[in-house]
Amino acid sequence: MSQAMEYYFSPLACSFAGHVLIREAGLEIAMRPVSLRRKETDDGRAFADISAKSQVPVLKFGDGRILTENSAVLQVLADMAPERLYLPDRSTPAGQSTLEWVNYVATEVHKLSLYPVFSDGVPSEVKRWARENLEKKLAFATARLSRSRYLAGDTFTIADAYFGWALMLTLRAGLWKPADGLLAYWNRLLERPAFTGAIEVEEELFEKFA
Ligand SMILES: N[C@@H](CCC(=O)N[C@@H](CS)C(=O)NCC(=O)O)C(=O)O
Repeated sequence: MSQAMEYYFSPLACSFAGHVLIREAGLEIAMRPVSLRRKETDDGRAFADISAKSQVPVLKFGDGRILTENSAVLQVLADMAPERLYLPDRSTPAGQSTLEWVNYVATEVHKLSLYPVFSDGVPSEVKRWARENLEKKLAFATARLSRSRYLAGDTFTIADAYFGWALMLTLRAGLWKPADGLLAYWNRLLERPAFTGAIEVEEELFEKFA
């Protein structure tokens, strides 16, 4: 028997991007918080039993199959959205630019820069390098955003949902001050009820599930 789709996320982790998209698109997907510290789901199951990677996000389909990797999950969620608003046709320049920016955020901003900055056990020299690198990566995106409202053009896409998470994290940690060229973009994100709604929900869940 087919079951409801589920989205496994951890409050304020990179799975925030998919949460925003689910809200933006009004998708009927059950939200399942996961504690990454305890590696446990909200109903006390071992997260490794859901996904051997034990990393968020995880999208679970009605037939029990799972999909992991943020870039892939975001594209699949976008494909389910009405009128494919958040990922233009991949054969168009706008669609290709969206994929380019999603991968930039996943590799250059998230894994190469944010991951070492926020992970325990990373040598301080590596953390310093990662912080400097983060500044360069944010500067590149800032230059782009001086020419368009959103990363891939004038409409909000999955790349913005992901980059918005990165900005939220750096802002909370005091690594980015809202005074540079990103401020107008950040305020534009905050005008979106799906974005602020996801922040509100995840902040409330943070203590319990971080
Ligand atoms: N390659 C994965 C990485 C996702 C990832 O780094 N998730 C983090 C949260 S932002 C996580 O689950 N960390 C816990 C862990 O790595 O054990 C993806 O792109 O989805």
